[in-house]
Amino acid sequence: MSEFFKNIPQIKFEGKDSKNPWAFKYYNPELTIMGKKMSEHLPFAMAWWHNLGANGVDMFGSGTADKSFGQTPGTMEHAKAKVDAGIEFMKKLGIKYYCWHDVDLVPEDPNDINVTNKRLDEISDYILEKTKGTDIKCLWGTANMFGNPRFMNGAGSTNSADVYCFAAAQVKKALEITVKLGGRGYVFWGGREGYETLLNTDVKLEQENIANLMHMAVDYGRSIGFKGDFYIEPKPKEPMSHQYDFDAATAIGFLRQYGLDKDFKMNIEANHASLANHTFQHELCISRINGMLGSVDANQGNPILGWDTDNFPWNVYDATLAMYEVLKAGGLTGGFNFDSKNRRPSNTFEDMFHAYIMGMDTFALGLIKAAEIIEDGRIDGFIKEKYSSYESGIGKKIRDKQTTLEELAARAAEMKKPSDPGSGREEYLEGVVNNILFRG
Ligand code: XUL
Ligand code: CO
Repeated sequence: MSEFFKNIPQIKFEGKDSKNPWAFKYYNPELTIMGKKMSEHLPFAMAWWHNLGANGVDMFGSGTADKSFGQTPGTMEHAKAKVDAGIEFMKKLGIKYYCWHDVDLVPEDPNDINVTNKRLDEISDYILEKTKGTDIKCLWGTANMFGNPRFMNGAGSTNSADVYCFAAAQVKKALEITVKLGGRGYVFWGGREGYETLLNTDVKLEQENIANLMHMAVDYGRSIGFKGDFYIEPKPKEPMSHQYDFDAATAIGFLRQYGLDKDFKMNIEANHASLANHTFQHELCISRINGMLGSVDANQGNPILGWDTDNFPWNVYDATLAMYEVLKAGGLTGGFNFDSKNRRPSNTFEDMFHAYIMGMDTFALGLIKAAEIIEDGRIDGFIKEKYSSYESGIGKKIRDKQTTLEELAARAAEMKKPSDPGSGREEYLEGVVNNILFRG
Protein backbone atom coordinates (compact mmCIF):
# COMPACT_ATOMS: atom_id res chain seq x y z
CA MET A 1 0.00 0.00 0.00
CA SER A 2 1.47 3.37 -0.94
CA GLU A 3 1.94 6.01 1.74
CA PHE A 4 -0.25 9.09 1.29
CA PHE A 5 0.99 11.27 4.15
CA LYS A 6 4.69 10.84 3.47
CA ASN A 7 5.97 13.82 5.45
CA ILE A 8 4.03 12.99 8.57
CA PRO A 9 5.54 10.72 11.23
CA GLN A 10 3.68 8.72 13.87
CA ILE A 11 2.22 11.31 16.26
CA LYS A 12 3.33 10.68 19.83
CA PHE A 13 2.84 12.38 23.18
CA GLU A 14 5.72 14.70 24.07
CA GLY A 15 4.18 16.93 26.76
CA LYS A 16 3.27 20.55 27.16
CA ASP A 17 6.76 21.95 26.65
CA SER A 18 7.22 20.33 23.27
CA LYS A 19 7.20 22.60 20.24
CA ASN A 20 7.20 19.71 17.81
CA PRO A 21 4.18 20.26 15.52
CA TRP A 22 3.93 16.48 15.03
CA ALA A 23 3.46 15.64 18.70
CA PHE A 24 0.63 15.74 21.22
CA LYS A 25 1.14 18.24 24.02
CA TYR A 26 -1.71 16.97 26.24
CA TYR A 27 -3.15 13.79 24.71
CA ASN A 28 -1.29 11.04 26.51
CA PRO A 29 -3.26 7.84 25.83
CA GLU A 30 -1.55 5.96 28.66
CA LEU A 31 -2.12 8.55 31.38
CA THR A 32 -4.58 7.40 34.05
CA ILE A 33 -7.21 9.92 35.08
CA MET A 34 -9.86 9.08 37.67
CA GLY A 35 -9.05 5.39 37.37
CA LYS A 36 -9.21 5.12 33.57
CA LYS A 37 -6.71 5.58 30.77
CA MET A 38 -7.04 8.77 28.78
CA SER A 39 -7.54 6.72 25.61
CA GLU A 40 -10.54 5.00 27.25
CA HIS A 41 -12.03 8.31 28.37
CA LEU A 42 -11.58 9.68 24.87
CA PRO A 43 -12.51 7.19 22.14
CA PHE A 44 -11.79 9.54 19.25
CA ALA A 45 -13.22 8.96 15.80
CA MET A 46 -12.44 10.24 12.32
CA ALA A 47 -15.40 11.58 10.31
CA TRP A 48 -15.10 10.06 6.84
CA TRP A 49 -17.00 12.89 5.17
CA HIS A 50 -14.93 15.84 6.33
CA ASN A 51 -11.53 14.27 6.56
CA LEU A 52 -11.52 12.16 3.43
CA GLY A 53 -14.20 13.97 1.44
CA ALA A 54 -14.42 17.72 2.12
CA ASN A 55 -12.20 19.70 -0.23
CA GLY A 56 -13.14 23.21 0.85
CA VAL A 57 -15.87 23.78 -1.73
CA ASP A 58 -18.40 26.40 -0.60
CA MET A 59 -21.20 28.34 -2.29
CA PHE A 60 -18.73 30.99 -3.42
CA GLY A 61 -16.00 28.83 -4.87
CA SER A 62 -14.63 25.44 -5.71
CA GLY A 63 -12.44 23.18 -3.64
CA THR A 64 -8.98 24.19 -2.46
CA ALA A 65 -7.80 20.84 -1.09
CA ASP A 66 -6.97 17.80 -3.19
CA LYS A 67 -8.74 14.77 -1.73
CA SER A 68 -8.43 12.62 -4.84
CA PHE A 69 -5.74 10.45 -3.21
CA GLY A 70 -4.35 9.75 -6.68
CA GLN A 71 -7.65 8.45 -8.14
CA THR A 72 -10.60 9.87 -10.06
CA PRO A 73 -13.35 10.98 -7.67
CA GLY A 74 -16.63 9.15 -8.24
CA THR A 75 -14.95 5.78 -8.88
CA MET A 76 -14.53 2.70 -6.69
CA GLU A 77 -10.75 3.10 -7.04
CA HIS A 78 -11.15 6.48 -5.36
CA ALA A 79 -13.42 4.99 -2.67
CA LYS A 80 -10.71 2.39 -1.93
CA ALA A 81 -7.94 4.99 -1.91
CA LYS A 82 -9.95 6.88 0.72
CA VAL A 83 -10.02 3.71 2.85
CA ASP A 84 -6.24 3.35 2.52
CA ALA A 85 -5.63 7.02 3.28
CA GLY A 86 -8.09 6.97 6.18
CA ILE A 87 -6.43 3.96 7.79
CA GLU A 88 -2.97 5.50 7.43
CA PHE A 89 -4.30 8.74 8.93
CA MET A 90 -5.92 7.01 11.91
CA LYS A 91 -2.85 4.85 12.55
CA LYS A 92 -0.53 7.85 12.54
CA LEU A 93 -2.72 9.60 15.12
CA GLY A 94 -3.59 6.53 17.19
CA ILE A 95 -7.32 6.99 16.44
CA LYS A 96 -9.31 3.77 16.77
CA TYR A 97 -12.72 4.68 15.38
CA TYR A 98 -14.33 6.11 12.27
CA CYS A 99 -17.83 7.35 11.40
CA TRP A 100 -19.49 7.47 8.00
CA HIS A 101 -22.58 8.10 5.91
CA ASP A 102 -23.31 5.48 3.24
CA VAL A 103 -22.48 7.95 0.46
CA ASP A 104 -19.16 8.93 2.06
CA LEU A 105 -17.97 5.38 1.56
CA VAL A 106 -18.94 4.91 -2.09
CA PRO A 107 -20.24 7.00 -4.97
CA GLU A 108 -24.03 6.82 -5.17
CA ASP A 109 -25.48 5.58 -8.45
CA PRO A 110 -28.03 8.22 -9.47
CA ASN A 111 -30.35 5.72 -11.17
CA ASP A 112 -30.20 2.46 -9.26
CA ILE A 113 -29.98 1.92 -5.50
CA ASN A 114 -29.04 -1.73 -6.13
CA VAL A 115 -25.77 -0.59 -7.70
CA THR A 116 -25.00 1.65 -4.71
CA ASN A 117 -25.76 -1.23 -2.33
CA LYS A 118 -23.39 -3.58 -4.19
CA ARG A 119 -20.68 -0.94 -3.90
CA LEU A 120 -21.32 -0.75 -0.15
CA ASP A 121 -20.85 -4.51 0.11
CA GLU A 122 -17.59 -4.24 -1.80
CA ILE A 123 -16.18 -1.31 0.18
CA SER A 124 -17.12 -2.81 3.55
CA ASP A 125 -15.31 -6.04 2.55
CA TYR A 126 -12.33 -3.87 1.65
CA ILE A 127 -12.43 -1.97 4.96
CA LEU A 128 -12.60 -5.24 6.90
CA GLU A 129 -9.69 -6.65 4.95
CA LYS A 130 -7.57 -3.52 5.44
CA THR A 131 -8.33 -3.11 9.16
CA LYS A 132 -7.76 -6.80 9.95
CA GLY A 133 -5.11 -7.15 12.64
CA THR A 134 -5.46 -3.48 13.67
CA ASP A 135 -7.64 -2.12 16.48
CA ILE A 136 -9.47 0.25 14.10
CA LYS A 137 -13.27 -0.14 14.20
CA CYS A 138 -16.45 1.64 13.24
CA LEU A 139 -17.88 3.99 15.91
CA TRP A 140 -21.15 4.63 14.10
CA GLY A 141 -22.70 4.60 10.69
CA THR A 142 -25.58 6.54 9.22
CA ALA A 143 -27.55 6.96 6.02
CA ASN A 144 -27.30 10.26 4.20
CA MET A 145 -30.99 11.07 3.74
CA PHE A 146 -30.56 14.74 2.92
CA GLY A 147 -28.22 15.09 -0.09
CA ASN A 148 -30.09 13.27 -2.83
CA PRO A 149 -32.79 15.44 -4.52
CA ARG A 150 -35.42 12.78 -3.74
CA PHE A 151 -35.26 13.92 -0.11
CA MET A 152 -36.16 17.54 -0.88
CA ASN A 153 -39.37 17.23 1.17
CA GLY A 154 -37.75 15.09 3.84
CA ALA A 155 -36.85 11.42 4.34
CA GLY A 156 -38.91 9.94 7.19
CA SER A 157 -40.94 13.15 6.92
CA THR A 158 -41.41 13.07 3.14
CA ASN A 159 -44.85 13.55 1.59
CA SER A 160 -44.08 10.70 -0.85
CA ALA A 161 -44.51 7.08 0.19
CA ASP A 162 -42.18 6.10 -2.67
CA VAL A 163 -39.41 8.31 -1.30
CA TYR A 164 -40.11 6.89 2.19
CA CYS A 165 -39.26 3.44 0.77
CA PHE A 166 -35.85 4.78 -0.29
CA ALA A 167 -35.24 6.23 3.18
CA ALA A 168 -36.11 2.81 4.63
CA ALA A 169 -33.87 1.03 2.11
CA GLN A 170 -30.91 3.28 2.95
CA VAL A 171 -31.39 2.84 6.70
CA LYS A 172 -31.62 -0.95 6.23
CA LYS A 173 -28.41 -1.09 4.23
CA ALA A 174 -26.52 1.35 6.48
CA LEU A 175 -27.52 -0.75 9.51
CA GLU A 176 -26.27 -3.92 7.82
CA ILE A 177 -22.92 -2.26 7.06
CA THR A 178 -22.71 -0.85 10.62
CA VAL A 179 -23.19 -4.36 12.03
CA LYS A 180 -20.69 -5.82 9.55
CA LEU A 181 -18.06 -3.24 10.58
CA GLY A 182 -18.72 -3.80 14.30
CA GLY A 183 -20.18 -0.32 14.91
CA ARG A 184 -20.99 0.78 18.45
CA GLY A 185 -23.87 2.99 17.34
CA TYR A 186 -26.19 4.08 14.56
CA VAL A 187 -27.03 7.76 14.06
CA PHE A 188 -30.12 9.56 12.82
CA TRP A 189 -29.39 13.16 11.97
CA GLY A 190 -32.58 14.58 10.50
CA GLY A 191 -31.06 16.82 7.86
CA ARG A 192 -34.31 17.37 5.97
CA GLU A 193 -36.65 16.27 8.76
CA GLY A 194 -38.35 19.59 9.32
CA TYR A 195 -40.09 22.22 7.28
CA GLU A 196 -39.88 25.61 5.65
CA THR A 197 -43.52 26.63 6.10
CA LEU A 198 -46.58 25.24 7.87
CA LEU A 199 -48.61 26.34 4.83
CA ASN A 200 -47.59 23.08 3.14
CA THR A 201 -46.80 20.77 6.08
CA ASP A 202 -48.67 18.14 8.13
CA VAL A 203 -46.39 18.12 11.19
CA LYS A 204 -48.24 15.34 13.02
CA LEU A 205 -48.14 12.95 10.08
CA GLU A 206 -44.47 13.73 9.44
CA GLN A 207 -43.43 13.17 13.06
CA GLU A 208 -45.38 9.90 13.28
CA ASN A 209 -43.76 8.68 10.07
CA ILE A 210 -40.27 9.53 11.37
CA ALA A 211 -41.02 7.62 14.59
CA ASN A 212 -42.30 4.64 12.60
CA LEU A 213 -39.14 4.60 10.51
CA MET A 214 -37.08 4.60 13.72
CA HIS A 215 -39.16 1.75 15.16
CA MET A 216 -38.63 -0.29 12.01
CA ALA A 217 -34.89 0.47 12.23
CA VAL A 218 -34.77 -0.75 15.84
CA ASP A 219 -36.70 -3.94 14.98
CA TYR A 220 -34.52 -4.69 11.98
CA GLY A 221 -31.27 -3.71 13.71
CA ARG A 222 -31.97 -5.99 16.68
CA SER A 223 -32.98 -8.81 14.29
CA ILE A 224 -29.57 -8.72 12.59
CA GLY A 225 -27.62 -8.59 15.85
CA PHE A 226 -27.07 -4.86 16.37
CA LYS A 227 -26.55 -4.48 20.12
CA GLY A 228 -25.39 -0.86 20.19
CA ASP A 229 -27.30 2.35 20.73
CA PHE A 230 -29.30 4.28 18.20
CA TYR A 231 -28.64 7.99 18.42
CA ILE A 232 -30.54 11.11 17.51
CA GLU A 233 -28.26 14.05 16.72
CA PRO A 234 -30.25 17.18 17.55
CA LYS A 235 -29.89 20.31 15.42
CA PRO A 236 -32.31 23.24 15.38
CA LYS A 237 -31.90 24.54 11.82
CA GLU A 238 -29.81 24.31 8.66
CA PRO A 239 -30.64 23.04 6.16
CA MET A 240 -34.32 23.44 7.14
CA SER A 241 -35.64 26.57 8.86
CA HIS A 242 -37.36 24.38 11.44
CA GLN A 243 -35.96 20.97 12.30
CA TYR A 244 -37.89 18.52 14.44
CA ASP A 245 -34.86 17.46 16.49
CA PHE A 246 -34.30 21.03 17.70
CA ASP A 247 -32.26 20.21 20.80
CA ALA A 248 -31.72 17.43 23.34
CA ALA A 249 -34.85 18.25 25.34
CA THR A 250 -37.02 18.20 22.21
CA ALA A 251 -35.48 14.98 20.92
CA ILE A 252 -35.84 13.24 24.29
CA GLY A 253 -39.50 14.27 24.46
CA PHE A 254 -40.02 12.89 20.94
CA LEU A 255 -38.37 9.58 21.84
CA ARG A 256 -40.54 9.20 24.95
CA GLN A 257 -43.70 10.20 23.10
CA TYR A 258 -43.15 7.43 20.58
CA GLY A 259 -41.72 4.74 22.90
CA LEU A 260 -38.20 4.86 21.44
CA ASP A 261 -36.36 5.95 24.60
CA LYS A 262 -35.04 2.49 25.52
CA ASP A 263 -33.10 2.07 22.27
CA PHE A 264 -32.03 5.64 21.57
CA LYS A 265 -29.60 8.09 23.14
CA MET A 266 -28.27 11.50 22.09
CA ASN A 267 -25.32 12.24 19.86
CA ILE A 268 -24.55 15.80 20.94
CA GLU A 269 -22.70 18.10 18.55
CA ALA A 270 -21.18 21.29 19.97
CA ASN A 271 -21.96 23.47 16.96
CA HIS A 272 -25.58 22.25 16.89
CA ALA A 273 -25.89 23.23 20.55
CA SER A 274 -24.77 26.77 19.82
CA LEU A 275 -27.16 27.01 16.83
CA ALA A 276 -29.94 26.22 19.31
CA ASN A 277 -28.67 29.08 21.51
CA HIS A 278 -27.52 26.58 24.09
CA THR A 279 -24.06 25.83 25.34
CA PHE A 280 -22.41 22.50 24.53
CA GLN A 281 -22.45 21.79 28.29
CA HIS A 282 -26.19 22.43 28.49
CA GLU A 283 -26.97 19.85 25.81
CA LEU A 284 -24.67 17.29 27.44
CA CYS A 285 -26.17 17.98 30.86
CA ILE A 286 -29.77 17.58 29.66
CA SER A 287 -28.83 14.30 27.97
CA ARG A 288 -26.94 13.09 31.04
CA ILE A 289 -29.66 13.75 33.60
CA ASN A 290 -32.10 11.86 31.37
CA GLY A 291 -29.72 8.90 31.09
CA MET A 292 -29.36 9.56 27.39
CA LEU A 293 -25.84 10.83 26.84
CA GLY A 294 -24.52 8.49 24.17
CA SER A 295 -21.96 10.08 21.90
CA VAL A 296 -20.42 13.40 20.91
CA ASP A 297 -19.72 15.13 17.61
CA ALA A 298 -16.64 17.12 18.55
CA ASN A 299 -16.35 20.52 16.90
CA GLN A 300 -17.17 24.15 17.66
CA GLY A 301 -19.08 26.92 15.96
CA ASN A 302 -17.86 30.39 15.20
CA PRO A 303 -19.82 32.54 17.66
CA ILE A 304 -20.03 35.51 15.28
CA LEU A 305 -21.56 33.42 12.49
CA GLY A 306 -25.06 31.95 12.59
CA TRP A 307 -24.47 28.67 10.83
CA ASP A 308 -22.80 25.31 11.20
CA THR A 309 -19.12 26.06 10.63
CA ASP A 310 -17.80 22.77 12.04
CA ASN A 311 -14.51 24.23 13.26
CA PHE A 312 -12.11 21.91 14.99
CA PRO A 313 -12.57 22.29 18.77
CA TRP A 314 -10.15 24.83 20.14
CA ASN A 315 -12.02 26.32 23.08
CA VAL A 316 -10.62 24.74 26.23
CA TYR A 317 -13.29 26.27 28.47
CA ASP A 318 -16.03 24.54 26.46
CA ALA A 319 -14.09 21.28 26.29
CA THR A 320 -13.51 21.36 30.06
CA LEU A 321 -17.17 21.92 30.87
CA ALA A 322 -18.13 19.27 28.30
CA MET A 323 -15.75 16.73 29.85
CA TYR A 324 -17.12 17.63 33.30
CA GLU A 325 -20.53 16.41 32.07
CA VAL A 326 -19.04 13.33 30.42
CA LEU A 327 -17.20 12.39 33.63
CA LYS A 328 -20.38 12.93 35.66
CA ALA A 329 -22.19 10.64 33.21
CA GLY A 330 -19.56 7.92 33.76
CA GLY A 331 -18.33 8.20 30.15
CA LEU A 332 -19.91 7.70 26.74
CA THR A 333 -21.28 4.53 25.18
CA GLY A 334 -20.15 6.06 21.88
CA GLY A 335 -17.15 8.32 21.39
CA PHE A 336 -15.84 11.68 20.23
CA ASN A 337 -16.30 11.98 16.49
CA PHE A 338 -14.52 14.93 14.90
CA ASP A 339 -17.41 16.25 12.84
CA SER A 340 -15.03 19.10 12.05
CA LYS A 341 -13.41 20.41 8.92
CA ASN A 342 -10.32 22.36 8.09
CA ARG A 343 -10.84 26.00 7.13
CA ARG A 344 -10.84 26.44 3.36
CA PRO A 345 -7.34 27.95 3.20
CA SER A 346 -5.92 25.17 5.42
CA ASN A 347 -5.72 22.98 2.37
CA THR A 348 -2.75 20.64 2.76
CA PHE A 349 -2.36 17.14 4.15
CA GLU A 350 -0.31 18.68 6.97
CA ASP A 351 -3.32 20.79 7.93
CA MET A 352 -5.45 17.65 8.34
CA PHE A 353 -2.96 16.45 10.98
CA HIS A 354 -2.57 19.85 12.65
CA ALA A 355 -6.36 19.95 13.04
CA TYR A 356 -6.64 16.52 14.67
CA ILE A 357 -3.62 17.05 16.90
CA MET A 358 -5.09 20.35 18.11
CA GLY A 359 -8.61 18.90 18.52
CA MET A 360 -7.41 15.82 20.41
CA ASP A 361 -5.21 17.99 22.64
CA THR A 362 -8.17 20.28 23.35
CA PHE A 363 -10.29 17.37 24.62
CA ALA A 364 -7.34 15.92 26.51
CA LEU A 365 -6.86 19.27 28.27
CA GLY A 366 -10.59 19.42 28.87
CA LEU A 367 -10.49 15.97 30.46
CA ILE A 368 -7.49 16.83 32.66
CA LYS A 369 -9.08 20.07 33.83
CA ALA A 370 -12.57 18.59 34.31
CA ALA A 371 -11.08 15.86 36.52
CA GLU A 372 -9.22 18.56 38.47
CA ILE A 373 -12.48 20.50 38.95
CA ILE A 374 -14.15 17.39 40.33
CA GLU A 375 -11.18 16.46 42.54
CA ASP A 376 -10.86 20.08 43.73
CA GLY A 377 -14.44 19.87 44.97
CA ARG A 378 -15.16 23.60 45.27
CA ILE A 379 -17.75 23.62 42.47
CA ASP A 380 -19.55 20.43 43.49
CA GLY A 381 -19.29 21.43 47.16
CA PHE A 382 -20.93 24.77 46.41
CA ILE A 383 -23.76 23.14 44.47
CA LYS A 384 -24.39 20.63 47.24
CA GLU A 385 -24.49 23.37 49.85
CA LYS A 386 -26.75 25.53 47.68
CA TYR A 387 -29.48 22.87 47.81
CA SER A 388 -28.85 21.75 51.39
CA SER A 389 -32.28 22.98 52.53
CA TYR A 390 -33.70 19.84 50.90
CA GLU A 391 -31.61 17.50 53.05
CA SER A 392 -33.74 17.71 56.17
CA GLY A 393 -36.99 19.06 57.56
CA ILE A 394 -39.62 20.29 55.15
CA GLY A 395 -37.12 20.24 52.27
CA LYS A 396 -36.62 16.51 52.71
CA LYS A 397 -40.38 16.01 52.82
CA ILE A 398 -40.63 17.85 49.48
CA ARG A 399 -37.95 15.64 47.94
CA ASP A 400 -39.58 12.49 49.34
CA LYS A 401 -43.02 13.57 48.06
CA GLN A 402 -44.32 13.41 51.64
CA THR A 403 -46.09 16.74 51.75
CA THR A 404 -49.00 18.65 50.25
CA LEU A 405 -49.72 22.09 48.92
CA GLU A 406 -51.78 22.74 52.10
CA GLU A 407 -48.90 21.86 54.43
CA LEU A 408 -46.43 23.98 52.47
CA ALA A 409 -48.83 26.92 52.38
CA ALA A 410 -49.33 26.59 56.15
CA ARG A 411 -45.53 26.69 56.63
CA ALA A 412 -45.31 29.82 54.50
CA ALA A 413 -48.07 31.46 56.55
CA GLU A 414 -46.23 30.55 59.75
CA MET A 415 -42.89 31.93 58.46
CA LYS A 416 -44.52 35.05 56.99
CA LYS A 417 -41.41 35.49 54.80
CA PRO A 418 -38.69 32.97 53.84
CA SER A 419 -35.10 32.96 55.01
CA ASP A 420 -32.45 34.36 52.65
CA PRO A 421 -31.93 31.78 49.81
CA GLY A 422 -28.24 32.75 49.61
CA SER A 423 -25.99 34.11 46.88
CA GLY A 424 -25.50 32.20 43.60
CA ARG A 425 -21.77 33.19 43.73
CA GLU A 426 -21.37 32.95 39.95
CA GLU A 427 -18.33 35.21 39.70
CA TYR A 428 -16.57 33.41 42.53
CA LEU A 429 -17.18 30.07 40.82
CA GLU A 430 -15.94 31.40 37.47
CA GLY A 431 -12.78 32.45 39.30
CA VAL A 432 -12.42 28.91 40.65
CA VAL A 433 -12.59 27.52 37.11
CA ASN A 434 -9.99 30.04 35.90
CA ASN A 435 -7.76 29.15 38.84
CA ILE A 436 -7.93 25.45 37.99
CA LEU A 437 -7.42 26.09 34.28
CA PHE A 438 -4.38 28.33 34.59
CA ARG A 439 -2.56 27.33 37.76
CA GLY A 440 -0.20 25.27 35.59
C1 XUL B 1 -24.67 17.88 9.99
C2 XUL B 1 -24.06 16.83 10.80
C3 XUL B 1 -24.02 15.48 10.18
C4 XUL B 1 -24.24 14.37 11.15
C5 XUL B 1 -24.38 13.02 10.52
O1 XUL B 1 -24.72 19.11 10.60
O2 XUL B 1 -23.61 17.06 11.89
O3 XUL B 1 -22.81 15.34 9.52
O4 XUL B 1 -23.22 14.30 12.08
O5 XUL B 1 -25.33 12.97 9.52
CO1 CO C 1 -22.64 15.89 13.30
